Amino acid sequence: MNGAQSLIRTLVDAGVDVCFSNPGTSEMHFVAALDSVPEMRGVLCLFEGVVTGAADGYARIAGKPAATLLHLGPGLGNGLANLHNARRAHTPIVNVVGDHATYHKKLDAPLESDIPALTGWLQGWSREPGSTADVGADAAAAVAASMDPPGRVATLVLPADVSWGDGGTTVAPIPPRAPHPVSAATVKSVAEVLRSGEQVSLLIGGPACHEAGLRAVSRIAAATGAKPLIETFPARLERGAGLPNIERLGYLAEQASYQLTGTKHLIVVGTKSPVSFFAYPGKPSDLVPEGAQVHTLAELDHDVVGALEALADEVAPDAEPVLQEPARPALPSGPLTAQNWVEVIGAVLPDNAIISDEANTSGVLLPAATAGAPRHDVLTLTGGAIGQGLPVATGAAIAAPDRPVIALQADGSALYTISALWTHARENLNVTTVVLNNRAYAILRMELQRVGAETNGVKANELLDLSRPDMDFVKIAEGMGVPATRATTAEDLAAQLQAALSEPGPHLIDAIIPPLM
Ligand SMILES: Cc1ncc(C[n+]2csc(CCOP(=O)(O)OP(=O)(O)O)c2C)c(N)n1
Repeated sequence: MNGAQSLIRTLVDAGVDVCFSNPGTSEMHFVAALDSVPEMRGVLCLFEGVVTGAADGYARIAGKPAATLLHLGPGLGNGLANLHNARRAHTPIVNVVGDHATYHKKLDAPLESDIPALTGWLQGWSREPGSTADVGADAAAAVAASMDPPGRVATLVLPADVSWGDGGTTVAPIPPRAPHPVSAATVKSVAEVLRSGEQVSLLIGGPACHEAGLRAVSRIAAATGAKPLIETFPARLERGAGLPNIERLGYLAEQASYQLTGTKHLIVVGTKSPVSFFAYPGKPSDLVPEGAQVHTLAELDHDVVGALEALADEVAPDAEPVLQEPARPALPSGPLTAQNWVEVIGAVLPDNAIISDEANTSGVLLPAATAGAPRHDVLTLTGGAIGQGLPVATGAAIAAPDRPVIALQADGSALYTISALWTHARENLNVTTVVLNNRAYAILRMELQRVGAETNGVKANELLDLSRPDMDFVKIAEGMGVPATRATTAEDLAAQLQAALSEPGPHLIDAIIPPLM
C-alpha cells in the first residue's frame, strides 16, 4: 500500500468519506488512490475557495469532517479565506495539502513556497508525515485533532514521495476527546447572577444554537427574565416553527449596543464577549455596556449544551421553553424590494430546508420573515470573508442530499467563488441559489459613511458599484450547467422558486432588487 492509499483508507475508516479536491501533479498518487478506496467520494471544485468552503458547509451539516485536497502553497493560499471562515465556525476539516517530493524542495522549483507560514496563519493543527510508514497514524491523528472540541482545521502536508512510497498502513480511528464538563460551582455562581435581580443578558453561540441549547436558554429566560441573544454569525442555527425564536445580536455596533442597553451582567455561553466588527472613529470597539460584568458559563471547548441544561435545571426547573408558532407571510406582489423578497422566502420555504445565508444587506429583514416558517437550519458567514455562501451550500447539499438547500446570495460575494455553480451541476446537487442582484457593494456604501470618510467622490463610488456592465447571472449559471431564470417581481420570484424546488438538481434565480444604500 502506498502512502496515498494508506491516507485515504485511514480517513474512510474514521468516517471521512468525502474529499473536495483541486489537485495538481504532486497529488496525482492521491488522485489515483481514489479508485482503490471506493468508499471515498472525490468532488472536483474549480477553485480552492470552493474546496475549502464546501468542506466547511459539509461538516456544519454532517457533524463530521470532510477532507480537502489542495495543490501546494498556492492551492492552499487560494483556499485560505474560506478556511478562515471555517476556523471562526470551529468547523472540523481534514485539510490535505500536497507538496513537492522531499528531495525536490531544496531546488526551489517554481511552485515551492512557505507552506508552514500558511498553516501557522490558520492557527489549527498541522503535521507533515516524515515517511510513508507514518501517513496512516498522522491521518488518524488529523481526524481526531479536527474534531477535538470545539473543532478546527487540521492540515496534513503530504510530500509527493511520501505519497507514492511503499510501506503505508491503515491506522484505526482515534476517538475524539469529549468537551470539558462545566463544574457545578460555575453553574451555581452563574445561577446566583441570574437571581441577583439585576438586568441580565445571555449570549449564546456554537452548539448552543442547536435545538437542545435553544430550549434550555428559553427556559432560563422564561423563569428569570434574562434576555437571550444569539451570537451575530452562528455556524449553524436551528430555527423555525416549534423551536424557540431567539434574536441574533446585530452586525452593526449601534444595533448591538441598543440590544444590550441596561445590561448589568452578560453571561456568555459557547461564544466570546461581543466586540464591534470594525473600529469606527469615536465609537467603542467593546460592545459590553459600560459597568456591566461578563460571566462565562462555558468556553468554546466546554460542554456548552450540558452547562446550559444544568443551569436551566438550577434556575428554571419547572419552566417550559417558549416555542415559535407556525406562521408564514402572505405571498407579496409588485417589484422586488428588500421587504417583499424575504416574504417570498418565508412563504415558500420548504420543510427541513438548509439556508446558506450570504444575502448581506439584502437579507436584513430575513430573520423576521422566516421565524415561523417550517423548521430549518441557517448557515452564516462566520468569519466575514465573503465568497462563502455558494461553497457552503455545495458542502451542505452533499452532506444532506435529501434536504432542500437554498443559497441566499448577494451578487458581489457570489462572484468570488461563482464556479461553485459548476460543482452544483456536476454533482446534480439540490441547491437553489437566489442571487440578490443589487449591482453594488451596498454594505461598503454604508461603511463609507459610517467610518466618517468623504462620501460623494465619483472615484470612490466607482469602487462600490457593480453595474456597467450589469452582471447576467442567468447566462453565467447556464454557462456552468445550472438552469436559471430572472425575477424582477415578487410574483416572479415566488413562481420561479416553487418551480425550482419542485424538481431535483440545481437552479439559480437572478433576483433584481434595488440596493439598500
Ligand atoms: C475576502 C473579502 N474581501 C473583501 C471584503 C470586503 N467586503 C465586505 S462586504 C463587500 C461587498 C459585498 O457586496 P455584496 O456581496 O454584493 O453584498 P451587498 O453589500 O451588496 O449586500 C466587500 C467587498 C470581505 N469582507 N472579504
